[in-house]
Amino acid sequence: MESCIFCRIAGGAIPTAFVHEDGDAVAFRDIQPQAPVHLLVVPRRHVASLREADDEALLGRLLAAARQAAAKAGLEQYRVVINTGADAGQAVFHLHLHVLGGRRMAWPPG
Ligand code: DGP
Repeated sequence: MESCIFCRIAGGAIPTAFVHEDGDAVAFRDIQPQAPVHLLVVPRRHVASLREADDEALLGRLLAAARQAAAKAGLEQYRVVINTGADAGQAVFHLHLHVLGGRRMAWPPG
């Protein structure tokens, strides 16, 4: 999708260093990091949010990609977050998993 920033990153239109990539997804560093390590795992195929994600096998592979990206970034302990909808904090409407680590996390999240 031409107008989608994460489609443009995943498709190579915006040069970005990938921490991990495979046939389904790319992982790169968040431009506004909320932790010492903050990665985004983004499917190559445009899916607006988890609510619209109808491919359960892809969802499993995205979790596997998050695990691989975390390992490549040197994380052993981390949090994976999927904001779904504006009230949950989603600002980019292309499904993405946040992988946050490198500091102790608080609970509950804000
Ligand atoms: P969310 O609020 O869950 O939709 O998270 C979107 C995240 O995407 C937010 O933490 C900032 C990040 N982001 C937005 N635009 C860009 C970009 O162009 N490059 C990178 N690396 N991250 C971006």
